[in-house]
Amino acid sequence: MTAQPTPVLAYIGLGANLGDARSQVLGALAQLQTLPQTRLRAQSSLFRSAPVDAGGDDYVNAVAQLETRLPAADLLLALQAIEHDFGRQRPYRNAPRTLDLDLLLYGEQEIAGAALQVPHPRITERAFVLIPLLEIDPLILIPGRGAAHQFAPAVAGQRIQRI
Ligand code: PH2
Ligand code: MG
Ligand code: MG
Repeated sequence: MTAQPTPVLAYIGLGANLGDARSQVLGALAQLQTLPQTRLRAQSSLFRSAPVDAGGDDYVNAVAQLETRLPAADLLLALQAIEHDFGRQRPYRNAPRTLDLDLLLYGEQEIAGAALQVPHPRITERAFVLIPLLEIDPLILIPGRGAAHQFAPAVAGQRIQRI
């Protein structure tokens, strides 16, 4: 892995709704602290949320703020390795999962690749991402879309509760 000269603030969405979701999300936060060239700067509260475009049990969700020198592609690989360590399987789209780690934001960059889209395409539509993100930084800007808080009213109907 090549380090970048300047550290970047990256935001990770964590979610789980299979197995012991709460302890898996907490375990993943602990794993994020061990990533190379990376510091866990902040983590949101844990939230319980109703599945959106998905079935299964309620989710436990959170967002983490990392300061990292890992390039986005390397960070993505590291997140996928943690998902794998927590037994992540992908039987079908949006299947219940032991752990989902999504790269939501990577500095001010907009990345439109086959393997990685940043900002996350649905970041402004989902309370389970937007609410924890705004808890960490109420003034956060989404590259290409503006202030995140302007999207909060549109997700107000989605069930989510701090736990
Ligand atoms: N993740 C999805 C689909 N739906 N719903 C909730 N509440 N939380 C999630 O993390 C989630 C979801 C796809 O990754
Ligand atoms: Mg996801
Ligand atoms: Mg994912």
